[in-house]
Amino acid sequence: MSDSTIHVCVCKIFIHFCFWCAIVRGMENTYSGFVAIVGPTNAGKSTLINQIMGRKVSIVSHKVQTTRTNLRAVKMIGARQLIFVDTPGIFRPSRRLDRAMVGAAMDATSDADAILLVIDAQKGITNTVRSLVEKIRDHKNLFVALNKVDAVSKPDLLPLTAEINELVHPHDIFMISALKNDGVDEMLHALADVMPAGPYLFEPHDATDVPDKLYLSELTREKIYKYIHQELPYHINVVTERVDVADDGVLDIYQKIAVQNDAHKKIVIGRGGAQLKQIGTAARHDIQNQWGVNARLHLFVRVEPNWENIAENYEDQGLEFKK
Ligand SMILES: Nc1nc2c(ncn2[C@@H]2O[C@H](COP(=O)(O)OP(=O)(O)OP(=O)(O)O)[C@@H](O)[C@H]2O)c(=O)[nH]1
Ligand SMILES: [Mg+2]
Repeated sequence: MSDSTIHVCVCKIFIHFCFWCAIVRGMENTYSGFVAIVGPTNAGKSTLINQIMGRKVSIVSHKVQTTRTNLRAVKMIGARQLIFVDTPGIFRPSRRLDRAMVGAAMDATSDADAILLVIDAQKGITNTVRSLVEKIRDHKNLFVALNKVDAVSKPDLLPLTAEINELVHPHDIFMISALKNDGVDEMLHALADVMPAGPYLFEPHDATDVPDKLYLSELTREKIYKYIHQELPYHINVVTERVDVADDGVLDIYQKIAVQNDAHKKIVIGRGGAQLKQIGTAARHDIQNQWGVNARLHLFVRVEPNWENIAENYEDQGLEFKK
């Protein structure tokens, strides 16, 4: 072998060595993991994920049982990737839909790298919190976000924090207001610190992976929760059946609102269609704001007494339909 061939070989080996070093170093500097946001219904989990992402990922309402399925959002904190999972609130399930919702929330905890238990500071440690803690207490990265501290007097927080420490033994407790964006940033950095080293699991920029049709349905469902009172919204399903882009660039969105009986249909439509119009106008404005588009929203109310027992209605939302 001539001197020049040896030289070329040495150069090639060196280049390969540098290449692999760069890859290994790159992997060492990247961190990526799942953070499951769990807690009782109405604790402010969706408000929190929206605040973290700076946009509406998940719908919010003053009513309980708003979120029905797990929704993911990717947040970069420096080189660390956090994949937040907003989950349905925990409550005592009775219907098939309830069981699927609570089941989805618990599933999210099973492969999470960190669990963020959100507790409403106004309600404190309820029986729901106690039974949830029983299931997640052994997780090595269990954090607590004591939320809604803006609505509670400071002296009441100290004994509550002590009580939580004793019951949960969390990695850390954060006192936050998801609504007012208080304490959220500090909490994010603490969560980022426990993410495992490894390659990014998603593209390294802030994003959500909520399917478009589901997202559009959710925005309408949110308005139903807002404008229709009592129990009725829990018995309603919204499905985006079609989205067309018209020649003028406007989105034509066709949605079905499934209700369980004629009485419910009457309420949703309202006198002279006023209620449906209010829901539709608010939903259309929200769609336009969230997506920066012009849209026409076509809502149809249909009586489907059995919608809660049809597998497709679960699969559309990423829920498991249990026989
Ligand atoms: N005062 C106050 N209210 C809050 C805060 N965070 C959330 N809320 C309110 O609490 C209510 C419930 O908020 P959500 O974010 O829908 O609660 P959730 O935990 O996602 O509820 P589910 O999806 O039903 O499990 C809404 O009326 C929010 O505006 C907070 O930090 N302070
Ligand atoms: Mg929610």
